[in-house]
Amino acid sequence: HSADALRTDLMTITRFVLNEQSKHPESRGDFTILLSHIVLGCKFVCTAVNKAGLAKLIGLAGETNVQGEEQKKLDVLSNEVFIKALVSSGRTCILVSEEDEDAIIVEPSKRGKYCVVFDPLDGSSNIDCGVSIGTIFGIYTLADVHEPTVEDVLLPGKKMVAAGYCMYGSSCTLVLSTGAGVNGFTLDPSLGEFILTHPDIKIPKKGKIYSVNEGNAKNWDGPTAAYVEKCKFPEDGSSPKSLRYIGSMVADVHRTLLYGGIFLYPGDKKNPNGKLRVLYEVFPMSFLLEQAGGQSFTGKERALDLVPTKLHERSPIFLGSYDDVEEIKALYAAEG
Ligand code: AHM
Ligand code: MG
Repeated sequence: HSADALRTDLMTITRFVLNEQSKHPESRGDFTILLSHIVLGCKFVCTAVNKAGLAKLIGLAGETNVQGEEQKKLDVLSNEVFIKALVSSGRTCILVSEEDEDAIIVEPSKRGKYCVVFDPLDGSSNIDCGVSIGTIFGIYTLADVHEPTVEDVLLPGKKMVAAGYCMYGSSCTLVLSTGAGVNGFTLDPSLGEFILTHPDIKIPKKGKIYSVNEGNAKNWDGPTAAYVEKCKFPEDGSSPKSLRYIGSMVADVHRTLLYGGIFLYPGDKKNPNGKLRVLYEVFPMSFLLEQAGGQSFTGKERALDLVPTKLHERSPIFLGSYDDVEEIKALYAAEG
């Protein structure tokens, strides 16, 4: 492959997914269409996020515009954009968003077989200071789209057919798995296209970084406290791990995927189920981590085995490099 070939033969995300889908003879292009609508939402949010710092100047989020209407906050705006993009794809039947209490059942004339669970703009505390934030999504297929109900989406994460996230950072990066490995695409703003830049991502087997909100340490349970202590004071003579914590799940997981290590959002005495939501935070990230050769654990079981009982359920989560997650699993197992 010459450099010229790379520059003139671009592997866009649409082309990539079309190639993948062509391996399935039964595929009729529905997934490609759904994904292109998700991609549109990501591009829109990326543009909005990049302009957010200019809000005061040009009248964006939280300001009143020329028509005297209150402008929408970035997270509300992102939610509306994704819902409209997903419904208009004609390929969805149930949508679950972090922003909406209830699931959205798509009207019959616009229904398709996919259920999409998503957090349109995760990392809300980082919006106003310009630190990386992201969108997370997971996709299920439904056998029967005639009378979809909320129960249809309360499925374990291992039933997902695809999952991904888009990080709005120093560049805009979309990471996707359709169940055959993990691939990363970077938005080329001049083309408005996501181009394959990180083919077949594999997480290092063991990492040198741990990522956790240590401000909660006072309330941690035994195994979490013991694990973090081991990261700082390893008993086997190895070097201590470095601590990195951004406070945006997408950015913390993205770094974990590329560099290796472990991300923890444990349950604690105050919040026994932690903070992160099962359907649209824990499941998609666990799906990606496993597809990249890592592991994801809830403190009790493989995260993707969990069966949620309500839409916005939370769960503790420990995900990352295979060997690092093995260690925390052993600590929880020893506790019994
Ligand atoms: P949000 O949905 O309100 O943005 O909260 C989710 C975020 C995650 O991105 C991140 O991993 C976590 O909250 C950080 O929480 P904390 O501030 O408790 O460390
Ligand atoms: Mg969130």
